[in-house]
Amino acid sequence: RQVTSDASFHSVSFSETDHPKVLITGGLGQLGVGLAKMLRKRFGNNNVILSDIRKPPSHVFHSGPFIYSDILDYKNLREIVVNNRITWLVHYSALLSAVGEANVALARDVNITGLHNVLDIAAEHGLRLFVPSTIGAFGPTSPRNPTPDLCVQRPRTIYGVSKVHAELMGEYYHHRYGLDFRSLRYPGIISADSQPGGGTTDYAVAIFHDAIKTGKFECNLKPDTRLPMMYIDDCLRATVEMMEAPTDTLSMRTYNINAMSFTPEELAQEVQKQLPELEVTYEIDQVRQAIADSWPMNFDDSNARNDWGWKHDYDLPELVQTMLNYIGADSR
Ligand code: AKB
Repeated sequence: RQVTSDASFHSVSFSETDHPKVLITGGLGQLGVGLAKMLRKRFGNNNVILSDIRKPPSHVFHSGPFIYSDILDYKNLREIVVNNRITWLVHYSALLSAVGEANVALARDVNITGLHNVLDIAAEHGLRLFVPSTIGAFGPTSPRNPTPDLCVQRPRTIYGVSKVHAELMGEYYHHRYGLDFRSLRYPGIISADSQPGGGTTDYAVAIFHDAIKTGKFECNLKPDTRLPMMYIDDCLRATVEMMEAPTDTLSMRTYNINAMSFTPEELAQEVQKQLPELEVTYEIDQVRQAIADSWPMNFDDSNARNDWGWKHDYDLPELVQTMLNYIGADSR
């Protein structure tokens, strides 16, 4: 930032004022580093700050601004927003579905109390706020095939309950205080160079690593469990597109987005087209299976497609090819 100590103190260059200044919480999870990379290309390296409570690996630390931020510490978060003149906040801190069931009290703190801090700070400072929601915000009484944007939402996980809470609170703050709240319900996200942590859809990432490393994969969901899924590049692009969408194109503040739906068996068959020697066995994790059985099988994202032009690039064959190329090249 070019600021001088003389009379031109308040002058900032045009491009600087033009770009949002972004803070990403939970930045060391599955999505933060990839999103930071995409946003830094658009807005400049110094305009996108990654944050987390963990120490970043050195390649992350050296690739752009990184800061310690604990979303449960209101003053710490507010100080970061004020000192860095943040205008967009992407709130990725959360415990996922399976790990949340193993630690309900922590999930409640991070996913609900943490969100309250973020909402208040965003409303107080006029930020545009993105909070991801999920297919996990639906439950056994929701229509599952397909699941529309507006329907019964009675999830049975603390993760799902916290995400319905986030959707409703964000929309409430939008109507009550004018907060520019935006949310997408993500399907299971599949990425090569970052790991999901403790989700129900994690098997769809693990299969690629195990297929390349050992040629064997033990799946913790039944072979016919159908869930909506998306490649990370589509997910991050959807996020940026929704954040940049003109307000008048948004008829809602929380949208389903989707790319494909498949079962473990269908995914394994697609991988076996490239690696025919892959052996897949099934050892069911009852917690994850019960969660998956309550989630959407197909996701209706027609509102996102109609309102702001959402369109995915990756279907199952392209996803498998891309993952195998990526992980294969990495392991050589
Ligand atoms: C999970 O499995 O918990 C997440 C999700 C679908 O929200 N990947």
